[in-house]
Amino acid sequence: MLTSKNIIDLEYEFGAHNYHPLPVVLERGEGVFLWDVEGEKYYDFLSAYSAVNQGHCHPKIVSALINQSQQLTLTSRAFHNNVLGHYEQFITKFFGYDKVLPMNTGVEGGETAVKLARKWAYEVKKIPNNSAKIIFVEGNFWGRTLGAISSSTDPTSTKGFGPFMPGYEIIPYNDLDALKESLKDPNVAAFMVEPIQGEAGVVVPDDNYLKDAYELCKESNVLFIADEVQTGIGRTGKMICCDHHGFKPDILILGKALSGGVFPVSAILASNEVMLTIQPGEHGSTFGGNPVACKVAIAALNVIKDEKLDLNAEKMGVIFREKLQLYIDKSNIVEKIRGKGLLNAIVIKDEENSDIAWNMCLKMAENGLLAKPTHGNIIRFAPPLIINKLDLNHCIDIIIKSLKEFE
Ligand code: IF1
Repeated sequence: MLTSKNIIDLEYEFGAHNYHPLPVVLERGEGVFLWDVEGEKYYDFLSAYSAVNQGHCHPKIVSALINQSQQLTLTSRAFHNNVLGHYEQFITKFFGYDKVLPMNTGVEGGETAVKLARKWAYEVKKIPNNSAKIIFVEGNFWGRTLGAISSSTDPTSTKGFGPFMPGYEIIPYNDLDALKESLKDPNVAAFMVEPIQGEAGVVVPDDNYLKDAYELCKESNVLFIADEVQTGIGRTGKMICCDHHGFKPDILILGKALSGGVFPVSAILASNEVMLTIQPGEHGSTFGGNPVACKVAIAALNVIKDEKLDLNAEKMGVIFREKLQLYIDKSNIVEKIRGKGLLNAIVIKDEENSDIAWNMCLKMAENGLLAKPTHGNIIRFAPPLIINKLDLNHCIDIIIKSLKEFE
C-alpha cells in the first residue's frame, strides 16, 4: 500500500510542478470530511476553493452523475439531446435570466463573458470595431488562460507569459472614482469584477461599492459582469453575492459549486439582447452543456435550494467570525478576520513572514483541519455550506488551538 510520501514522490517525478500542495494525500471525501491514505480524518476548510459547497460526494449529485453517464454522456452540440433544453430552462429560471451559454471551467466562463461583452459593444452599443475596452480591477483572479492573466496584477500569474491581450484597463478595486473616470471612455464595453475577491485574500469591498458601480455602468451603457465563480451558489450567504446588494449583473458567471465539485460545469447567464449577439458557430466547446454536466448541475442547484445552504452559510458565517474575533481581540499575531457567509479569511500581522501562515496550516492539518494560505499571510476558511453548528464549533476550537501555538 503506497504511503502519502510514495504518492507525493510519484507526482513530483511524473507531474508538472505547477502547484505546491500541503503534504497531505486524500483518498476519500464525505460531507465536510476528508480522509488521507493513512486513514487520518480532516475537516475540509477549503472546499476545493468553493467548488464543494454541497459537501463531498453528495449522494443526490453523484447519483445524477451515475444515472446520466450510463445513458448518454456526450453528443457535442452538433446534435440536440433530450437534456440540454431542460437544463437551460431550469438554470435561467433559477437565476432569473433570459439565456444561458453552457461551458465547463470558470475561466471559460470569463472568456465567454469577455467575448459576449465585446460582441454586444460592436453590435448593440455600436463601438468601432476592435476598439472595445473591458475594465478589470487590481487583485482580480479569474483563471489561468492568456485572456485571464492579461487582466492580472499578480506577477505570479503573469511573469513569463506575455505578450498580453489588448483592450483591457485595470483600475483599483473598491474605488468608485477610478471607475467613474474609466467610464468616460466611450469605447468601454464592460466592467468585470468579483463581488468579493477570493484569491486576493477574501477582500470584501465597501457595502455600497457593487451597487454604485452597477449604477455607474448603467449610466454609461456599460455591461456589469459579475464573476461569481467562487462567491456564487450560496457561498456568501445568498444564492449569488450580488443578491446582498439588490441588483442583477448584466452577465453572471458561475462555475465550481455549480456541479458540487463532481464535474467541470460553468455557465454564463445574460439577457437576450446580450446573448443573441453571438450567432451559430461563433463560440462553444466540445463538452459545453453535455448531458452529464446538465443533470449534475440541476442536482447541485436543487441541493443548495432544498437544503437552504445559502441560509446556513449566512448563519454559520456569523458564528464563525464572531467567535474568531473574540480570539483575535487578544491575539498578537492575527490582525483581523473578514468575509461574508462561509467565505472568510484571517490576515496574519507579519505580512513579510509568509512562512507563518503556511506553518499554521500545517499545524491545523496535524490537528485535523485542512486550509491553505493565499498570498502569503492570509488564510482562507471556506468549509462546505452543509457544516452544522457542532462541527463548526469543533473546527473553531481546532483553528484557535492551532493559532495559539504561534502566539
Ligand atoms: C487554481 C486561485 C481560487 C476563481 C474565480 C474564475 C476562476 C476561479 C473568482 C477560474 C478559479 C481557482 C483556480 C485554482 C485555485 C482557485 C483559486 F487560488 F487560483 F485563485 F479559488 F481563489 N473566477 N479559482 O476563483 O475557474 O477555470 O479554475 O474553473 O488555478 O489553482 P477555473
